[in-house]
Amino acid sequence: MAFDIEMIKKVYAEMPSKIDSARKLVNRPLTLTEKILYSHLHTDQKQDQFERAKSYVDFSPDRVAMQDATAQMALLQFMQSGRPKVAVPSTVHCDHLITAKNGANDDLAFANKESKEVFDFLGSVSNKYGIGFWKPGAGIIHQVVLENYAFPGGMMIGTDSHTVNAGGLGMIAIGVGGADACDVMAGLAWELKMPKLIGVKLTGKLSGWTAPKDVILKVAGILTVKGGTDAVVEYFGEGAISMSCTGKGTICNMGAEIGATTSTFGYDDSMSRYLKATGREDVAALADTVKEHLTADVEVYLNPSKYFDQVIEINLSELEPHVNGPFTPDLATPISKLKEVALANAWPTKISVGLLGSCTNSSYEDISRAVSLAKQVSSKHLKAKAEYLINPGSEQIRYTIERDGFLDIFDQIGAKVFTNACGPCIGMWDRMGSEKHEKNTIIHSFNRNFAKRADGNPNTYAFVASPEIVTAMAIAGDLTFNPLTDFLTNEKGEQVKFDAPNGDELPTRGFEVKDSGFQSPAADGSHVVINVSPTSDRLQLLDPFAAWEGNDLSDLKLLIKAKGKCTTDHISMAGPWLKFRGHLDNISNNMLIGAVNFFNEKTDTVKNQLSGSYDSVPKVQRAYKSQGIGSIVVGDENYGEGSSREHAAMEPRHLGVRAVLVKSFARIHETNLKKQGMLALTFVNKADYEKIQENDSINIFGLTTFSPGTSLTLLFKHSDGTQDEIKANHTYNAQQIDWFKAGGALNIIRAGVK
Ligand code: MIC
Ligand code: SF4
Repeated sequence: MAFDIEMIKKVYAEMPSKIDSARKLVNRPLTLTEKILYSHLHTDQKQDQFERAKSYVDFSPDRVAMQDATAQMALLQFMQSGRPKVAVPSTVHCDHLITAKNGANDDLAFANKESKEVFDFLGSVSNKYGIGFWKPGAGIIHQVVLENYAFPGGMMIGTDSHTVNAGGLGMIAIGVGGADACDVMAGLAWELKMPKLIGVKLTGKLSGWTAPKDVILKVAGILTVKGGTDAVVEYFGEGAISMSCTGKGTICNMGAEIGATTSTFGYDDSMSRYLKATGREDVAALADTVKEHLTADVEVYLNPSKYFDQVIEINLSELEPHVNGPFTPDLATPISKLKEVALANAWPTKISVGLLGSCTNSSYEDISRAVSLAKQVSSKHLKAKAEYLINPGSEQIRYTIERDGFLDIFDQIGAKVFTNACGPCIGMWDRMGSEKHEKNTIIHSFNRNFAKRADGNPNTYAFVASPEIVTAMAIAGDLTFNPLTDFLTNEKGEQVKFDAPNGDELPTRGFEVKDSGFQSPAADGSHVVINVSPTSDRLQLLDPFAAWEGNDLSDLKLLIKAKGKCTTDHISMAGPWLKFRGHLDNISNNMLIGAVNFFNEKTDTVKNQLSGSYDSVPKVQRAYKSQGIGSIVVGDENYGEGSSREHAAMEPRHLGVRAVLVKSFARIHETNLKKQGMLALTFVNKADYEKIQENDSINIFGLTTFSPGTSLTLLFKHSDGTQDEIKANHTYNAQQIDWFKAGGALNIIRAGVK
C-alpha cells in the first residue's frame, strides 16, 4: 500500500468540484497546471482570476520532502516554530553527505561515522515531529519520492531544486528553501507567484539512441538557463504519452536547469504502469477515478497557443541525442556536430570518466539501456577506455539491478558502484588527482555541470548526456566519437560499431528490495529529546536575526561586484562545505568564495575598504561586521541560479550584508533572500551595473515607505567624491515587506502573529 493513502484519497475527493468551480471562474478550458494549482489553494485564499507572473497566491501543498544537506537548516527553523508535529506528510532523505571514493560499502560506513552527529540529529528530529526518515544509503531524494510518494495531480514542495522530478508522475512539485518548507510543515500557507505557462508539444516517438534526456537537453538549448523563470512547463502530445514515467521524470528534473518553477505531464498509462510496478496499485486505481482532472481539458492540447504563454514543439522521431556543456547545462550540441564544435573550441577530447546516475537518470530503464551497451564491450571485443562510475538512485533500484545481473555486466567493464546517493553530482567525490587541477573531460548523466561542481577542479570539462551516450562515449573514451555513425577499433584490430541501445521500461520480474532504509517516526514524539552540542562544529541552534532598525540604511560598503555567472555554487559552495550545512557560522566562511570579483577578475579576493588590502570575501565581510558596518553585494544576470540552498541567503544575512542588487534573480534564491529578511533588488536600468566602483559607500533610501511596486533608491558614493543615484526594483508584496521589517519570516512565526 502507498504511504499516506488517506491524504491522496482526500485530494482526489475534493479535486473535481474545485476544478469545476475554477473552470467556471476563469470561463475557459484549463491546463493541467492550472487544475493542480486551483485544487490546492489554501483555505483562506479566495479563488480568483490570478494574473500570471503577477499575482501572489497562497497554496496548501500535500507534502514536503527534504534532503540531508538542506533539511538541517529547514528543521532547525521548524524547531523554532513551536509546533509539536508536522502538519503535512514530510520526509527526510540522507543522500548528499556521502563521499564517493572506494565504493558503496566503504563509503557508506565512512559517512555514517563522519556525519553521525548530523544523521542522528535528522533522525531524532524526524522521529520527534512525525517525519519519515530515509537513512543514508536508502537513495537519492527524488528517486525515492518518485518510487514512494509522488502521485498524479498532487502538489508538493521540497528543499531541493530537483524536487521538480516528481512532475514525471504528474505532480506540481516545486523546489524551495528551508524556510518555505518550515512554513508548510507548521501548517501555514505557501505563497507562489502565479506562474506563466510554457507548453511543450512532443510529437513522434523516441527510438534508437535518443532518450528522454535529449528532450530536456534540447529544451535547455532553446530556453537557456533562465528561459523557464517563473514558468511551469507542461508537456503533452503523442510523444509524451509514448514515453516512460521515469523518462518523464528525467525531463521534469532538468527543468530546474532552465529556471522553471516546475514541469509536469498529464496522467497516462505509463504513470499507471509505474505506480503499479512500485507497489501502488491503490494510487493508480484512485487516479483512474479522476482521470479527466489529471490532464488538461481537451481544447487546450488541441489549440495550445491559446492557453499557454509560449509553445514549443519537438518531434521526437527527428530528435538527435545531445551533449550539453561544458560549464553550463544549456550549451546544447547535437551529437552529429559535437566533433566539429569540440575541436573548434579546443575542448579536451579525451574522456577520462563517464558517470551514470544522479536523481536525473538512475531509473531501471536508464540502467538497462546503459547495460545493453556495456554488454557490447565483451561481445565486440572492445575495451572500455574511460573509468566508469555508477550511483544507483535508490536501494530498490540497486537491489533489482543486482538481481537482474546488470551490476555483473558493469563489473566486467571495470565499473565502480558507489552508494545510492548524490556523490560526484554534488562534489562529494574524492577524485584522485583532482587537486592538481589538470585539464580533463568527463561526461555524466547528471543535470548540472557548473565549474568545479563534480570534483572541485576548475579545469574539469563536464558534459551532460543521456545514460546511453555517457556509456558509449566512456567506452570510446573520446568526445569526438559519434556512437550513431562511427566505428571503433577493437582488440582484434577490427572495426566495430555499437548496436543501438535497448532496455526495459520496468523490471519484468518486478522491483525488489530487502531493506529500503526507511524509518517511520514515533506515533507520539513528545518524549524524544534533541541534543545539539554547543561545541559542535556541524550543528548550531539558530539565533533570531535582528529586526530592521526602522530607517534608511547609510554608509554600507560594497562587498563584491560579482561578474558573470554567479550560481548558488559560487555563493555557497557544496562539496567540502556540505558538512557545515547545519552550522550557520561555520558555513558562512564559504560565502561568495566562488564569485568572480569584477575589479580584478579573481575569486575570493576583494578589497577591504577599511584597511585597503585584499582578502577573502568572508574575512572582509567579518571585518565590516565587527565594526557594525553593513554591506551590499552586486551581481549580474540570473544571480543565485541552481540550488535551493538557503544558506546562500542566510550566510550574507548572518554576516551583515544588507542588500543584494543584481540584473536579475533566479526564483528560489530571490525568495530565500526575502524570507531571511534581506533586500533583494534589481537594477531598473541594467546598465547602472557599470557605474558601481570598488571603493563605493552606499545609502539605500525609501525603506520607511517600502511598499509593493515602488522602487527604492540607492546612492553610490565613489572614492573620487562623485556619486551616482540608481533606482532599484523589487518584487516584495505586503507580507514579504513584513518579513523584511521583522528581520525574517521566522521571526513572525515565532512571535505567533502570522
Ligand atoms: C544540487 O543539485 O545543487 C543540490 C545539492 O541538490 C541542491 C540542494 C543543496 O544545495 O543542498 C539543489 O539542487 O537544490
Ligand atoms: Fe543530488 Fe545531484 Fe540530484 Fe542534487 S542534482 S539531488 S546533488 S543527485
